[in-house]
Amino acid sequence: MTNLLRKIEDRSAHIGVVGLGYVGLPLAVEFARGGYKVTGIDLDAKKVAMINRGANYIQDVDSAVLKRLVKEGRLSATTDFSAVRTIDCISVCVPTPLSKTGDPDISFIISARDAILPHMKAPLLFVLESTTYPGSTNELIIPLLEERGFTVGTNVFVAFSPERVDPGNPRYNTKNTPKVVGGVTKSCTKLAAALYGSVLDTVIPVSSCTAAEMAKLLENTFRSINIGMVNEMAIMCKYLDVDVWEVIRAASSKPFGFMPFYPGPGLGGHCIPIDPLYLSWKMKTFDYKARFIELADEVNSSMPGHVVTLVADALNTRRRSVNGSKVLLLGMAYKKNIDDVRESPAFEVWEGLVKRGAKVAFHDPFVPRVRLDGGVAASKPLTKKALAASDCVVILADHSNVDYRFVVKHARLVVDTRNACKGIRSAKIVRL
Ligand code: SAJ
Repeated sequence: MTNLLRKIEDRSAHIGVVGLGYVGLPLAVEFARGGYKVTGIDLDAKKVAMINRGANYIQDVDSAVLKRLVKEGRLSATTDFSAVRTIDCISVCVPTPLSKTGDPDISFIISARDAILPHMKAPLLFVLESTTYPGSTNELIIPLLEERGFTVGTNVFVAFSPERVDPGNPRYNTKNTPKVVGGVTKSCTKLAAALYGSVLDTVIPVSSCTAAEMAKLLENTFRSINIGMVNEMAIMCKYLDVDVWEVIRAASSKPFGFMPFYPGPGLGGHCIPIDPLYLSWKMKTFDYKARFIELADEVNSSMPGHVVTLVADALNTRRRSVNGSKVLLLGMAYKKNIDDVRESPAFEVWEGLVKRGAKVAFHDPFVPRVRLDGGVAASKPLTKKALAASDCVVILADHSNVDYRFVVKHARLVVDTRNACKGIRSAKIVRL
């Protein structure tokens, strides 16, 4: 332990980061900026090649910093897990999606673990960052290490440290977002806290891996449930013919005991729609039904359908049927000002409209093209002509670099699911 602690303190430790996506690459850059030699490991040879030529592919990473770190030899990447042999501390940042049956898919954690194990040399600090169900680190990592003769807390140290990346957030980044770390033993927590604390502004140690895993799930379940609640508020306000955005604005004037969330076309991203279901799945093994999580998921999953109905009703009041109408979707990304379309509700809205016979196209300044069942669609230019030719424009991501006054001026009908047209008064606008 002391040898590893010394290598962390004097920055001579060789750091490995497995998974070089929106979590792993920013983390690898922070370790390299902090003075460590960092080897990124990823299965995607294209990503590895881009990093090794100093080319960036993650919006939140500073391209000039990445290029410099690679040039200085501080940061490199490989697809070869044998690099683990010279690694002292390794952080695993691989995806944890849902399977087709809606259960946790921990296959990426398993394959990363199995690829690392044969090359591990004691002492080594192993930190899992991927969001997963409580108990995962103890169940999936510890037994395999012990089977290979390692003694956790003596010659191998294991911790869980949830990633808290908010893609596109201009204020919070990997370095200044507090980092929770929970180890299997006190020495595991101490080493993980020393490592992350050497490059990140704030570290929050907790007593166990499970506490750290649960903290992450509380954070994201909190969001999912509150978004579900406000989506239901939007549905109720529609019945009451009340503007939900005005209601939220008014409620937000309460200086205590309230935190605004906003309705939308549904939950996107690969965290909020998914992470809470890892917890409800785990609770089923205790024969416990996590009712809030399941109800929020039900409401949030119903929103794309609600938007399709809103579009159909809006066209109908203008004596147009969805069938045969031209609909332009504004924003395929799952939230504003990012280029990520994973789990974006826009795809379900698109599918629902096509099923009703609409001809659908999209414009998204951050997303040049999308893959659909029927092939690939390219973002259409947002011109007067394109707007005027559409029977309905549906705003699904409120990107800041779109001129919504221009949209309303030239469109015939606008269904706004994000209140992007706030402050614009027009009979053409139908709001969620
Ligand atoms: N959304 C709403 N209404 C809201 C807030 C969000 O409909 O009031 C929607 C968004 O449009 C999006 C989805 O929910 O489709 C998720 O939004 P998000 O802002 O939570 O975005 P993520 O998933 O990229 O990032 C979140 C982090 N976001 C914030 O804390 C603001 C954070 O919860 C986690 O660090 C991260 O997921 C993660 O990796 O777990």
